[in-house]
Amino acid sequence: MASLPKNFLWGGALAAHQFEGGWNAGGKGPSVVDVMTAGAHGVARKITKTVEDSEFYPNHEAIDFYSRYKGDIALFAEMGLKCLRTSIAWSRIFPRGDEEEPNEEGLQFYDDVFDELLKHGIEPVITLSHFEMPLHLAREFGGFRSRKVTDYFVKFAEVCFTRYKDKVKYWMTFNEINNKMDVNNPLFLWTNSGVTVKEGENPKEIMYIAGHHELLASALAVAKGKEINPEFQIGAMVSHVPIYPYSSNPEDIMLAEETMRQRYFFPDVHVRGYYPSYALKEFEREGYNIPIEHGDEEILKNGTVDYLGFSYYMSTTVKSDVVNDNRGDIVNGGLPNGVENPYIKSSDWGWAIDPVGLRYTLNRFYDRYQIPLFIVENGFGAVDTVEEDGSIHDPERIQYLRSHIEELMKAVTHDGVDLLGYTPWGIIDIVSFTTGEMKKRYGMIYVDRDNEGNGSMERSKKESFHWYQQVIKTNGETL
Ligand code: BGP
Repeated sequence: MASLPKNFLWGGALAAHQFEGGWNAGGKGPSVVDVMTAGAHGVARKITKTVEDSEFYPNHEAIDFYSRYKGDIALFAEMGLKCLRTSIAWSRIFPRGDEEEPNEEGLQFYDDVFDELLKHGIEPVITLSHFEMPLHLAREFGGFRSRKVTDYFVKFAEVCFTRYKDKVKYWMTFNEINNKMDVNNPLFLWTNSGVTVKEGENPKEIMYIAGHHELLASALAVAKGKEINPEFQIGAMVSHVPIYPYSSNPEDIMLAEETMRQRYFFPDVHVRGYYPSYALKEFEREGYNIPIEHGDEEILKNGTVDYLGFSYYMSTTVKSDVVNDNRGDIVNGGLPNGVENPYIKSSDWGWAIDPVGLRYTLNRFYDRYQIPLFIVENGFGAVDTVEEDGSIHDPERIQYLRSHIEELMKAVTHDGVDLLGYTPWGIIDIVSFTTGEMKKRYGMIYVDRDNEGNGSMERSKKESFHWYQQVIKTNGETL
């Protein structure tokens, strides 16, 4: 098989709140993810009233990258990573979000981390907002309900772009900006946008209002970033779960097509720079009052992204003559017509394992947008066992990643997709987002830490560490 480009960005993906710890160190303020309960297998997390309310909270210390970053980055370098995707915790830079001046200690921390990465030849790929909005902006302004928060985000972006303009080339604005489309799961609107729906409000309308202010924020940040450094590559980031028709029944086909619009809405605006007609028709049909002001269209048009980053874990399937109550059910993407796909298996957490769906997704996105793509999350959450001799065998994770890499290679070498890189999610064990557990491990580096915060925090290499090291060394030839 033909090979991937020599400069293909093999890496790993992380998010500040899930691995840094130091949740209130160095002047950092609380963020929206600091006030959620730790869930458990299949139990959704809840938003608590105050920081004190959330009992033992895994994200507060996480795996303490905050004080161990040199050792962890040395392990990433030993693995051979060409890049590392992570986020800048917004409330480390602006603890409340509305300060005049940024927090110098927070800025210095990321200077140190980026310097350490670059010392090892690892390219930082930085997400500006990975569910880490300062809690004060959510409580005081209602998060992205308010256009003021658009301005606060743009200011945060400008500070980061200016400070790190010679260290970071690849940026993304909002992580999984679109997962709040599942309006029955309050976790998403809260972490994405710092918004909770009030009694009597229409959740979808509120979601689109917040979405509009975020899309403006992204476009304004892109335009500002290009002024600061025209070499910047600034991407959008969406969670993509393809939706298949259950059969060749035209009703199933059309249902899948129509349901996919909830996957395409945000990337359509990010990439094309205008609202798609199907969305404008929905706003009109449903009577949504979206605060699109004079000049907003211009802003969106002038702030389109350079590439599309996306997460891919699973696929879903819909059947036109079935209505399930999947509200808030991540496995079926919260789709009311969601059904099991009889042709594929699922992980311990019920996520459908579908490597071909990744190739399908790459082709659909590339055909639709004709801009470079970047797989910035893909991974297999599982329980790992440490053997007597300390070894950790994770063949299922290796097989999951191998099968997905095989498909992305076909998309590039056979289908002609322009793919920048691949950063498997959770390159080191971290706290799960949806459940708040350490038990749901993604890493190729094991961390001795359990759900209750017990353990030495010691790092050890899993079998997949050595496997991935070879994959990178041979640019994907050895799988
Ligand atoms: C995505 C988030 C990541 C990560 C991933 C895995 O939605 O962008 O933050 O958490 O999901 O999900 P989980 O950690 O819940 O298994």
